[in-house]
Amino acid sequence: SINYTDKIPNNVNLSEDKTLQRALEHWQPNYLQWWNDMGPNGSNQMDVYLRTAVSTTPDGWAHFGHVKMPDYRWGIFLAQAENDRKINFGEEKGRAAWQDVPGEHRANLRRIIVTQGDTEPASVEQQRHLGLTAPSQYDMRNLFQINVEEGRHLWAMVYLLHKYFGRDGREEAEALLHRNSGDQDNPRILEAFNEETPDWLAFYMFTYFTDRDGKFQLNALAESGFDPLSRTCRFMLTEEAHHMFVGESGVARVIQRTVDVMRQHGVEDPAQVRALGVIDLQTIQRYLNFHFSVTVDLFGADQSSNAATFYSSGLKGRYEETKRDDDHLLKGQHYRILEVKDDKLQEREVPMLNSLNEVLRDDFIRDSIAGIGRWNRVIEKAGLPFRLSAPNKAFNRHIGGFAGHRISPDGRVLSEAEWAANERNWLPSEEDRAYVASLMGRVIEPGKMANWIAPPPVGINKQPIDFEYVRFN
Ligand code: BYC
Ligand code: FE
Ligand code: FE
Ligand code: FE
Repeated sequence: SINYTDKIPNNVNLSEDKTLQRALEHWQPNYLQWWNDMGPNGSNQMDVYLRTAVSTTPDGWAHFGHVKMPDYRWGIFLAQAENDRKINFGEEKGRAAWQDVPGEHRANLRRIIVTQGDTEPASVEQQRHLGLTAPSQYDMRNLFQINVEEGRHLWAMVYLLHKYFGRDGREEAEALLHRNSGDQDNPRILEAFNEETPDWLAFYMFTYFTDRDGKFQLNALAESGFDPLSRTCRFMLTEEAHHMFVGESGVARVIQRTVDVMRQHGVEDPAQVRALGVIDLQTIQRYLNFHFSVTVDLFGADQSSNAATFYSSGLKGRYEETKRDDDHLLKGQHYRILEVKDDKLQEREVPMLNSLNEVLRDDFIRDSIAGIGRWNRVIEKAGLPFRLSAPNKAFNRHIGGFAGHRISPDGRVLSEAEWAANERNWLPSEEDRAYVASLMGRVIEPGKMANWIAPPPVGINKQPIDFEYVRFN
């Protein structure tokens, strides 16, 4: 269970390690300063109906109540230790999981933890202005819930850096507060986390796709032979489910509202749909294409010796590693990757170990496509022929073998001229973004929704939809 009497709530017996406790209590005000400077705009006085972790067991971890976000109890929570846990893959498979950092893996582990940690505050920075245009109190509350939990995920990585990486770790923890999303001189590490999340359609797409990268990366790290990382990630995953729910249901509600209006007025032409103040399905498809492609880049290069090293040394596994029926060493095994050859996309067999970024990306893509199918059922039920689809994974890539090629969403290799002629049909144009921006405006009356989005089917924690999720004070 979690100790809430400490300055830093935790279930890691923090008070027994005074040096560590002092170091983290020193980092804490810097974190709060960062939240104040870079966290949700103009939100400090609001009382927000948030859930807070009270235990890390799967049944009863959530407590709901109205809190001011700066008073949220950010803390350090690890999932229960597994008895006698082993390293389950790679060269050291079968040995006891590490409770401390093996010297030879120190640099790689630190890099993985820093990269993971960097994404968490980055997303808060990307979303900081969205509270000003929330389409309902319900949505504003969900945004803030995600923001405080991403803040806690930063705490999770900072704890590991402070406890296991000495002075370097403390310096990295400071740097996590100094890099900023989109900053010219000191940007966040991964590209998608320097993009803007300019409006709520982008936010729902981000939480559907990009938080799902979080799901897959955290699952891979939950397999780690470094047990404290595994336990941290296992608890983070329980929070991640809500983030993806907000994305999936958010996009579904946008679609629902659009198709309701289309049916009611008997229109299908995007210009006519826009004239009715809702987001046309074609624009939703372009946003989907953008967020999908930017997110698949997050898995790294298709051929990566880093990925092979992380796996062979037991640091980062595959999604559901222990459920897989193979030798968990993968030497001499192969995987089919896609590449551009003779102006076509073609498959090629390559060593599996070097393809583990691609393996994880393909797992992610399968999971993503399932939800797109659920969105299509909303359109189908309305009796409309339009269907959303995931673009080819080679589309709009900036990392890996497809970077520098122009590929259409249906997987054709294009000339620069063909790309230029079609880009605005495939990716959100300035005009699309301006239209979506024109719809954004804060709706604060309990239970009321902006015109472009349908209400959710149910509220949060069994509260009614018109519950006062946010008190503005
Ligand atoms: N942008 O060998 P490669 C989340 C760099 S999301 C920019 O393929 P590797 C969340 C790479 O650093 C989950 N640069 O790299 C979601 C390398 O640079 P150097 C985040 C990139 O290491 C929503 C070079 O390219 N967690 O939690 O195999 C809200 C060669 O690439 C990018 C993690 O990512 C990029 N997209 O793979 C809040 C887990 N991709 O060394 C939170 C930890 C690659 O040549 N990270 N590069 O200078 C990792 O496991 C790995 O770092 C990656 C990259 C899979 C990301
Ligand atoms: Fe209460
Ligand atoms: Fe996170
Ligand atoms: Fe998340």
